[in-house]
Amino acid sequence: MKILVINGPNINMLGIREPDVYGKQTFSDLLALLDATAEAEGIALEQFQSNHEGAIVDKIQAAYRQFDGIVINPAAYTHTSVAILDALKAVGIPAVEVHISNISAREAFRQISYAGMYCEKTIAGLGLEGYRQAILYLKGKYSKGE
Ligand code: CA2
Repeated sequence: MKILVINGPNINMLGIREPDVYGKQTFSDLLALLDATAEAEGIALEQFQSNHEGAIVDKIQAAYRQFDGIVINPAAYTHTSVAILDALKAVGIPAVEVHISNISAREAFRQISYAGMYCEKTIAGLGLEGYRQAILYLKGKYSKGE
């Protein structure tokens, strides 16, 4: 099974500020967690982080027929990007949305998620553990042939 993990703008800055909101773990910690999870679960995992909306759209398009699942944290683009939503719809790959913080308990502008309108599941507020759970969810579905 092949899973693509996409992270949007500023996720590469994790751990340097706002530890009360996003925790103390860094982007390197996230990459290590993804590697360890892929290894433990026998999954081929590719990760992609970009601060650019178009680059994320391009990556989703390039995933067409190449990946069995997408884990995506579009970060700030969650709340603005119809382009990312449309790209997810275009490729039709099962996807799970992850947020490190509990966006439903934050500012009003974080209450809308465009990518979430496509994703089968949203995991928010669990910190980096949310990514592991998203991978396990997609693996479970794939293993059942769904
Ligand atoms: O909770 C999440 O995972 C978010 O997707 C993170 C985004 C935010 O815009 C979303 O509303 C929720 C922010 C990404 C990281 O932002 C940083 C802010 C300060 C210091 C380091 C990273």
